[in-house]
Amino acid sequence: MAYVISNALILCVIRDQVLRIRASNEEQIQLLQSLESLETLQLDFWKAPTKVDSPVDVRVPFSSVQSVKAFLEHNGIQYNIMIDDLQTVLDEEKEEMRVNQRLERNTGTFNFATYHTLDNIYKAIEGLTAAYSGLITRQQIGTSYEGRPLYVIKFSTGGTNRPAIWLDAGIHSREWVTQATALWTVNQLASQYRRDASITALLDEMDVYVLIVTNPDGYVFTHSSNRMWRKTRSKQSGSRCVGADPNRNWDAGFGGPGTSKDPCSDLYHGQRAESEVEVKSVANFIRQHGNIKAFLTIHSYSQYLMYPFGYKCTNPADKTELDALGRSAASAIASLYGTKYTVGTICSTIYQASGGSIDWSYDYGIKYSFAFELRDTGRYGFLLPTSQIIPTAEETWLGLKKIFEHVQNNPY
Ligand code: 0X9
Ligand code: ZN
Repeated sequence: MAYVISNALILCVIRDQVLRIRASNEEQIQLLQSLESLETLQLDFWKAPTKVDSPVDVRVPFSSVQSVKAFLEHNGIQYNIMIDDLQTVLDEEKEEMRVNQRLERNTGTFNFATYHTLDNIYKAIEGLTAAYSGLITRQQIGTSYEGRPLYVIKFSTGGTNRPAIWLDAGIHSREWVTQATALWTVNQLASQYRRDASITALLDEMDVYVLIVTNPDGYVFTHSSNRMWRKTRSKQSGSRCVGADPNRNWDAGFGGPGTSKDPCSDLYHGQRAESEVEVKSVANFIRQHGNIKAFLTIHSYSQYLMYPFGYKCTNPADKTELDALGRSAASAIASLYGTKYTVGTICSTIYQASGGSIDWSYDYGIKYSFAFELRDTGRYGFLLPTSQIIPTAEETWLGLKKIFEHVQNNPY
């Protein structure tokens, strides 16, 4: 009997949880930050503790659940359980992918409504370039640390070095809805040329570049080993830990607030600015192109639309225009399914974070620099169910179109 009981216990308790914590004063924020630096607890902050009233989401490994809860209760810090059993959500995601892939095999058509492996995304890119050969081409802008190609899809209807829009996704590998949304967006953009008047006008004047999987090594690792992997997969000399946060690795306030010098941290900034080849490849591409007018990057989650700055908490010179444009994009997004976005600078909406891509692009001279944080607000976080992929992509499309139109109509 004892054996059965202990077995049942094992079955029901071996599980990581995601807690949503609400700090009600500055002291509690500091307590949470001290938790973050305790390596032994192995906490994974999905949303970091930064300011009072903005919830903190943290994945707590089973081995730390009891002590973390005791710590919070002892200090009177409010929390609730967002995900009671992370493994169940991971299993559900696997099952959804299996069912969707079978559907795909049976129908013989690519299914945008599921998550795909890197190989399948790359096959889909090939398929799209073949189907829209007059409009899109595939260009390799570099090679990842582990040797995978970094493929950019170029939309162009002619001209040489036309003014262009840059769009990337998946710089953080675990944010799976972003690669899926970018892939859907490529298909949508291609199919709307000569159908949708504003897309036709845009592509008659400007080029668009889309990098669907900015961090392919990390993405492969999220499929093979650790679904929660965020960083690159580069080796760090003198450390057993792997990878740097590619969104702390840009040459904009490098190494400043909101980064870590510890290679084991998820916010590790890397050895130097652009030490990560994935970041350097994009930065080189932008510099060599010389005519990029908008730099858009897609992350998840939280439903934010942000503009610079993140490395400092001052407003950009174009704040009024960027804020108005951000708000109009956010209302376009909300018009479809009511999904509410918060608009503002990185520092005011999320937290101070240095070495991020849109700060670099803005300081480089690209006025229309925005970072999206797609769905949701924390119910599933990075593990957004496949049923939400298309709705997310559709609403994001409306926001992107607002930005595209504004960029096209306001040359600079
Ligand atoms: O911390 C980040 O890098 C982003 N949040 S996430 O949960 N997706 O990791 C914030 C991105 C905005 N910051 C910059 N682009 N600098
Ligand atoms: Zn991210």
